[in-house]
Order: sequence, then structure tokens, then C-alpha cells
Amino acid sequence: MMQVEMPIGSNITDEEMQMVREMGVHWLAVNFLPEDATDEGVTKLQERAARYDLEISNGGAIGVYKNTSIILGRDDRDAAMERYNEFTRILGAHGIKGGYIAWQPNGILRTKVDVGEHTRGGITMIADMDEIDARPILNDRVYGEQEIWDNFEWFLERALPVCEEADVKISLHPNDPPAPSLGGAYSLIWRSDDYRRAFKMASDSPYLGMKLCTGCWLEGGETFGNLMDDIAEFAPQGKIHVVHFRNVSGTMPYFEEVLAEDGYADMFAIAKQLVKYGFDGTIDVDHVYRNPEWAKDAPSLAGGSVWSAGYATGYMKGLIDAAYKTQEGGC
Ligand SMILES: [Mn+2]
Repeated sequence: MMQVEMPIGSNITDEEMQMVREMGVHWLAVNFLPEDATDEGVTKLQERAARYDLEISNGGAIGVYKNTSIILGRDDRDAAMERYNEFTRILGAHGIKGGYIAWQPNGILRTKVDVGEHTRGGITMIADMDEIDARPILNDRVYGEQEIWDNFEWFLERALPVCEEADVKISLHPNDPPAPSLGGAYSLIWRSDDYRRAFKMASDSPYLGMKLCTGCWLEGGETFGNLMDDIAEFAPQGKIHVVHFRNVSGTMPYFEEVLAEDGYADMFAIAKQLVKYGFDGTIDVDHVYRNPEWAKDAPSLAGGSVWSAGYATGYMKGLIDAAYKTQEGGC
């Protein structure tokens, strides 16, 4: 059975933890701030979480899991790799079973954070690929497909043995937006076929899986791959470690991130597909829709606020519960 998790920053407050608990969510997916990404920092958060009956399902550390030196193969990548492996060992020593990466040297690219056409006055992230593609190169030079994949292979050779030893599974997130290249750097994962290539490169290690971001699949549409078919293929193989549950208004070249019920995809059908194919990892909402008023209270939950994270997670939980009940023939 899949487990709902709440994406948080390690700066989450006690009041927010209490709210997560009251929502019936047990797991936390943690983005560790640099000062908390230590043995003591993880212990401290874990102890605080335990007071609210919460546990950490997976974690990444800012600057460690999306590291430009490793992704672009720069001279100082050995030190960055050492730090990555050190953090994996810290997660493992604390019994945290998941770590994550996104092969994005320039992060998530969007055009603006603003009120959209589909947001009823709420603020959201909006991407217009014509504008993004017209931007100058974002790194020192253009990086092509071969070297990006070579760098990924270099990373896997060093990361996977440590993951096995620490029993920490990596979830690989797609490039967002899933364009073949962004800011002059080739995108490692912009199609589901790229996951097949990555898993093969990892010799099908159970320690490399996907963070299946429905948002990225939907942004790319059929160019990325057929989401329903990909769930049917990858879930039974145990390749989906985490699901990001997010809807968008349409496919590239223009999309707005919207509430689950507002986008072009049928999120209930997606929940039912995850149930049907036995997905048993964790699932969370992903950069939730932000109302300007809501966004004031707390920036640490799901990249949004207490209100928006609570609303989106509650809606998602409802769909998942209904999906299980429908499958059992209950309603
Ligand atoms: Mn995502």
C-alpha cells in the first residue's frame, strides 16, 4: 500500500509537525538545509518528529543532491561526490531508506511565479518554453548528451556501492521542464525511455529508482511517455520509489501548475492506476499551488504554505482512499 508523505524543509516548526500529524500523514520527505545536513542535524529533526509520531521516509540535502560539479563533471567533483556519499551514510545510519537526486544543473526552470489563467487569483509557477529557450546559456558552455550521461555513469559507479552498504535507495527525478536541453545543458531525463537507459546503466540495481513526478510527465505529454503505461510497466518492477502528485494546465510549450482537480489530467485515474499496479512507495504533493495570502504563513511545507500543503494533500489523500475503496469494490 502506498504511504502519503509531506515534503518539508528541515526548518519545519513544531506547529507544522502537529498539523501534519493531525492530517493523518506519518511520513516526512525532507529537504535538509545545509546547516542541518549533518549527523547531529538529522538526529535532532528525527527526535522532534518522533514527538509527533512522524518518521522521515527520504531526504536530500541542498547543494548535495543537485550538485553542479557532479552533473557537469567539473574538476572539484571528487569532493562533491565524497559529500554526497557522506550524506547517504548519515541517512542510512538513521534508518532513513531514501535519498533523491535530480540531474538539473540549473534547477527547475520556470518563466514566472504569478497568478495564472487557471488559478482563480492564486499564485503558481508558470512556464513558457519560447521564453525559456530564448535565454542565454546558463553555464560556462554547452553540455551535450554524451558527457551528461558519462557524468551520470561516473556518479552511479561511486554512489551505488555506498547506497547498498547504507541501504538507502536513490529516487531520480526527471528534468523539469522535460525539454531535451535547458539553458544549454542536455537533460538526462526528459522521456521515460531515459529511465530505461539509466536503469540499464545501473545494471538494474534496486538502489536506483524513479521519483515519478506526474507533473513532469504531464508537462511533456506523449513526448515524455504515456504516464498510465509507464506506471503499469515500472510499478510492478519496484522502480517507482516515490510519486510526486501534481497536475498542470497543459503540455509544453506553455503550462501552469494547478490544483489536482484543475489540470488536464484525471488525477483520480492516476491514483487508481498506482493502486492497480501495486505501487507501495511514498507519494506527496509537489510545489503546491500558492495563494498569496496562504503563502505568508510558512514557506517550509511542499514549497507552499500550511494552507496550500494541507489543502492539496487532503485532496490527494481523498483520491487515494477512493482509489483503494473502488478497487476493493467498496463504492
Ligand atoms: Mn516533482
